[in-house]
Amino acid sequence: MPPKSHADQSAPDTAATPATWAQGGDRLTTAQGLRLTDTDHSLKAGPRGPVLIEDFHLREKITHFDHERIPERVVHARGAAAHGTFVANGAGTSVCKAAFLAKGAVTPVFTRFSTVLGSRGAADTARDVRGFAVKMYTTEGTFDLVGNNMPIFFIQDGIKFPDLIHAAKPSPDREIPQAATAHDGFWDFVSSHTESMHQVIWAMSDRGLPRSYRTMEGFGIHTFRLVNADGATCLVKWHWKPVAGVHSLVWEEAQLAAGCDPDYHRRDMADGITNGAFLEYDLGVQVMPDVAEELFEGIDLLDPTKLIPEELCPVQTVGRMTLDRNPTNYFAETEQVAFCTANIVPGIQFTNDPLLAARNFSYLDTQISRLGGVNFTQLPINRPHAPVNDDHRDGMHQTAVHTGQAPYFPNTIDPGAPQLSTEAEGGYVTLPASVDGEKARAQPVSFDDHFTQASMFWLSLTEVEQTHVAYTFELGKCFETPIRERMLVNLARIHPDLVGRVAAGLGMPVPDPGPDGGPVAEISPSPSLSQVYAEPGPIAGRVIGVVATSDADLAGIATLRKALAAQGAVLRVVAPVGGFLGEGAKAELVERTLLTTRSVEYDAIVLAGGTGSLIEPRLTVLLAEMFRHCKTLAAWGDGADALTAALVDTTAPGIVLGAAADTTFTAALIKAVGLHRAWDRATWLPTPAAP
Ligand code: HDE
Repeated sequence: MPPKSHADQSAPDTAATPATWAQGGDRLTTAQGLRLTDTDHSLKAGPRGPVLIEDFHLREKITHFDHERIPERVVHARGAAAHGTFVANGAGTSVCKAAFLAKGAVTPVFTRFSTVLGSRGAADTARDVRGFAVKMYTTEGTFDLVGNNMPIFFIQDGIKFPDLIHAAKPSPDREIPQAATAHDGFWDFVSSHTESMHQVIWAMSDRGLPRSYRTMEGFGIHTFRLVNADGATCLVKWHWKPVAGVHSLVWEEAQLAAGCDPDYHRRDMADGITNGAFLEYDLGVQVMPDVAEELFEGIDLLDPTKLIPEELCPVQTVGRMTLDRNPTNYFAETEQVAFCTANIVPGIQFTNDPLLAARNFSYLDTQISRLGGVNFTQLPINRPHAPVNDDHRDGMHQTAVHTGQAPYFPNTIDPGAPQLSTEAEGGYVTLPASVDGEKARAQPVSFDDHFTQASMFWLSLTEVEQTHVAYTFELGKCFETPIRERMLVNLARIHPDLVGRVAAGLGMPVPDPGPDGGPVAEISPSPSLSQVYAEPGPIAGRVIGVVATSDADLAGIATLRKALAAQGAVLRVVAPVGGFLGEGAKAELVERTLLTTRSVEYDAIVLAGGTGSLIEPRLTVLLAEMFRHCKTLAAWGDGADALTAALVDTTAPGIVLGAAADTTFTAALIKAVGLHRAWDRATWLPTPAAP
């Protein structure tokens, strides 16, 4: 008799349905279900008497509270996440047999974005690498693509990871600085590890300060081996391409936001989803031949400090992820979600990247202490949507009630015991490969070039992006001269322009690049690494502030709101004081006052017609910051007078003026916001920021 099917863990409904996620009943009870008559007073011997230990409700309530916190992630502690779906376009099936890549397949996903270094309560906008971790609940088991917003990593071998993180985290004596790399520890480590140079220049560039999660790329970093239905293999790098384009904050904005809105990125994502401006990313692969030497155009595919320029190997889109639902409960979902690079599905295989090997061990291991035992896979957010029948038993926080008496394989006792699958039935088969070599703590010679791609990155940036590269600030915060000197030698090996600027900013001599010399002469830039666009992109999720007074042209504001809403952007009315502007159906709610707002909240500020006489010191600061950060400023009617009164040069690039809030004006505004910044304005500033 064939065994009866008997999945011992069913897939949870991750939709926010009270039946599956919340406790039931309309009465306040103890954890044991006992109805309570009072939860505000401890049981005492008389109103002024001592509290009695008999008070089981007090003890249970306080005990549970005492244990509400779990250890935060040792890295990537600060994060925010959203649910959504991945829809495959079918192009991936030629290289990979995974079911989630079949044309039209819809896979539920949960995606968590994070900073690396800060504690759970740190500011979102710290200069840092961002985590980009996607959990795909596929029909063949869960596939986790645990990536970052930069395509390379600081180190080539996982055994260095604790050293890197100990160097970058706050120092153990005073536990400062929080969420920052601008300190001796970090620069001590990276200046002595030239393999870090490529990732460090990415972190020092605009990529370290994303405008929002919706404007970030994601990368799987490691090379993976894919297998198609015919058994043919190829080597790939995974990419997430944001539909909204890649955009960043400028450093001063990031610093301001850390003070006035530390939740900047998580608020932006949650508000965007609530407003219907969903986050969208195309998943793509760079497909490379699976050759024995595992090189592509001379680049070692096992070296996680190297990228493959898109000009050499274009990214082919295999589907789109849309994040359209906020979590219901931060702790249950975002905090308890457990990603693991080892979670893969048929069609996907690991390569011998030594960083990946350490990760495959580390993620499962860390969840055991972070989530209190081995049964964290039973938490709703971590449960696969494919049937699970694993013969695992017992352990801390076991929630399954297993049946039967023979949890081992094979057993001939329990009816319906789980059986093995063939490859044709979706069983995972590791590709056969012979392994040969002498045991040694060593790495290939092809891992030795630490500078060419750092130079390529520098040369691929536009002039304005180069001025943002932040070594002078970060090294300026280091106290140890030998660390700065060592780092300047490394920068000399990246590019003479770069070291010249940083040395000048630090007031130190430009060092000799050393015996290995400066950058290789024939490095070609990779234009796809720049994030300055010539053509305007989508503005969904962007926020446009309209400064108005009670004399403002309210009909114009309504027209503008409609035009922006059609693009998925949000209009926010900013006024000197709160309340409403106007009366009746046309009244406009004031969402921010000049007291409660700051420029970092807006991608553009518009002065409404009728506000020409508004002169306010806070408005002057708001507009000066917008101007300095090269963001769009606009005005219709006499609103332009308020701009001029605040000393804004209205002839500068990125200033949109119109007689009325008509279609010409709104179109020009939308175009300017779509360009993200008027970078030409950067040259108008009296002293361009030092790198
Ligand atoms: Fe991680 N990393 N990592 N990492 N990582 C963790 O796992 C680790 C690396 C990344 O939103 C931890 O569950 C080692 C590269 C993300 O929950 C831990 C090495 C990349 C997240 C861990 C690396 C990442 C983590 C901490 C070197 C980009 C957050 C909590 C071999 C491709 C996932 C946890 C989330 C989290 C270890 C290197 C990305 C300790 C040992 C390279 C996005 O297991």
